[in-house]
Amino acid sequence: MATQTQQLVSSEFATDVRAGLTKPGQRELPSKYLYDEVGSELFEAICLLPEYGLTRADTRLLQRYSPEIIARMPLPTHVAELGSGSGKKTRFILEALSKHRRTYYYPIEISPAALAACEKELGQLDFVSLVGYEKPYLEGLRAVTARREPGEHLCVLFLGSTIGNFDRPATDDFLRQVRSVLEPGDSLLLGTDIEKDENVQLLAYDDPVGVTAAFNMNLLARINRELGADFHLRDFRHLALWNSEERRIEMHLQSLRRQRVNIAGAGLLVRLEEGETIWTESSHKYSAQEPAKMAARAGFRQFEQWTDQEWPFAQNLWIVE
Ligand code: AVI
Repeated sequence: MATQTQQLVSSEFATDVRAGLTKPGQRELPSKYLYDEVGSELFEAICLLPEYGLTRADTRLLQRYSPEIIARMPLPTHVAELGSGSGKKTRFILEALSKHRRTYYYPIEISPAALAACEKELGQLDFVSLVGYEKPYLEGLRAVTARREPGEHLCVLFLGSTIGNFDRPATDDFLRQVRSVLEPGDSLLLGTDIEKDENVQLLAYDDPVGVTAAFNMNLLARINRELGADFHLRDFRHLALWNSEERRIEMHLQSLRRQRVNIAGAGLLVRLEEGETIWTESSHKYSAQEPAKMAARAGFRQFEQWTDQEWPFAQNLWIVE
């Protein structure tokens, strides 16, 4: 008799795992599945690593420039954050805004663990009302825009260079979709990691302690847990590489031997060759000039950019005119 985990699971996760691992050519798994409870915690640990300067740069800019940033945007009543994570660095923007007026903050997260952490972190701020949405970005954003009264401005935060996890063609499409639900006077604060020395970038995604490796490997462990698969984690290794043509770091999981993996919950038997990889994430990097062009293509205007010198990173303020 089939046990619970051996049964076919009909979920979006099972469908996406099946589609990604049977893809002709390069096998892949969507990076959004890196963020279960364990993965979200590991990502928080990555943000503390000396080699991963991205989060500290993002936070430094918000800490230093939040009053200036909000002075440059039409003062919003509503703030929606796409992929808030734990929300730690958002505190600076919310504190600056709530000095002027009561602010409604909507973290939009697919990870319930991250959303709970964010609610704990920012739920008690004076003059800030928090309503979390456990939804995909655009679905959450549509729900937020439905709440506002005529004349009330919305500011969308998309921090931490999470935009870099989209493929470049999908980026333009996504930003256009964000723009389509916004109105004149609304703003978007977009964080973009700036391209830097190749070795610095590689170390940021392949740290010597192995936290990023654990973050990546946890995806196989998650498939074992949730879809009753029999991945032997010791038969894989974490691989980070710089794709200079696409200007992105790619994370892969490389099979260390020829092997078969049974993913019962997805009704799938996968045969992997020695050396073959499963692509799990892309982190695109940008020039300092690129965001202004991206803004124009998506129907925004870039008003201002603040950059960090210690770890080249940019906060870009876009406005809908
Ligand atoms: C969430 N995102 C912006 C991170 C990044 O840098 O692409 C995720 C990450 N992957 C490995 N380390 C961090």
